[in-house]
Amino acid sequence: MKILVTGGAGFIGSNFVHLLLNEQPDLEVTVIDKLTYAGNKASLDGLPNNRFKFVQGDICDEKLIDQLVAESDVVVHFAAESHNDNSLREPWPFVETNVVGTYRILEAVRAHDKRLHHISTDEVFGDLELDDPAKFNDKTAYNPSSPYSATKAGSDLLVRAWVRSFGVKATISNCSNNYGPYQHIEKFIPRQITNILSGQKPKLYGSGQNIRDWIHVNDHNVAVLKVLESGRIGETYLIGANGEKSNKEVLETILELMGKPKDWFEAVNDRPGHDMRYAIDPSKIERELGWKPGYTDIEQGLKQTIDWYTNHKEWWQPLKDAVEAAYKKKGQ
Ligand code: NAD
Ligand code: TDX
Repeated sequence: MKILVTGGAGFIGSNFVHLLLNEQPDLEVTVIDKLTYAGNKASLDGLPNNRFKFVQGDICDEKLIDQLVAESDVVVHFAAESHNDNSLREPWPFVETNVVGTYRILEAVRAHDKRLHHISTDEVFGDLELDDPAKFNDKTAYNPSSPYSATKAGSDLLVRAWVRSFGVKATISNCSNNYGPYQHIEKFIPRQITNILSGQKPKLYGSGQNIRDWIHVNDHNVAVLKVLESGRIGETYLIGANGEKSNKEVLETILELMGKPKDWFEAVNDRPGHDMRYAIDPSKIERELGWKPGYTDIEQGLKQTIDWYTNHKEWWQPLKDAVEAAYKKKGQ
């Protein structure tokens, strides 16, 4: 079985490739990744050469995608521009990669009759009020807020249309906020951990009351494997680990685990249009595919993640000054 993984040098994709090659001895994996600022080939170090190939390229490149899809049995599509704050600064790469790139993948899997799994986000559903008992499920209407989430919503709708109109064999999953090793330090949790490791105060947007539904990246990827093994074609599966926490709560836990006072942070400018709360109802994937998260204690997951960033300074330190300088310009 040959699997093509798009965006495999990014955070979730690289963790997925490690999981695949460690756990499934008969698989061959090809990664296609453009190596944007968010991709890092070092995240794929140590993989078995005889079963792993890396291609640097763009998912918008029609010819290249057609050829790579033709050579594969299954495509798992992670590649995306993924950071909300960047999408507010410069939306075009989001439209290009997330919408046009997904279109290219869809046309190639249609032409060669290949199985596709499309990775998406809970942000396509918009946000919930803090006191709303509701959670997102696969019947929740799409209502994205940012250019990032709008382009992810667009990509999901393209996949649905290609399933219905052309019989493409695709599934979709919408997951909540991931954390774990190899996450770019522009994102909330690694930004704060690496700030503390560099002697800088963590930065909290606005009031810090916004809630995210955290899941360890490994639990997300095990769920994706379940969908590939036994998901029903045309279905959407929501993935979440009942991990709702306010940003302030998460930050206080990180500070405590790293031996700093709970109030050792700076309140900085809020994100325009900042979504208030995300929450996933994971009962469909639990019931239909028998998936359950392994990390039920976020404190334990955060501790492991802090250890990873502490022990892999060479992976993130070269990026740190530029990431913080870009945030500083926006008062964040
Ligand atoms: P990431 O930014 O860490 O990685 C994205 C990867 O895609 C990078 O390696 C980048 O080089 C590559 N890429 C970007 N544009 C490309 C292009 N045109 N052609 C080829 N490669 C390209 O992102 P991530 O956090 O790992 O997210 C992966 C996927 O999971 C995305 O589709 C994202 O929407 C989705 N998702 C992320 C989260 C999360 O919490 N991070 C949650 C739910 C869903
Ligand atoms: O320095 C910060 N301070 C802060 O308070 C940063 C970078 C973020 N925040 C807040 C904003 C959010 O409420 O923390 C929360 C999480 O922020 P991000 O890590 O940027 O994630 P989010 O915008 O929630 O989106 C993430 O989850 C869904 C991923 O980046 C998306 O790719 C995924 O689709």
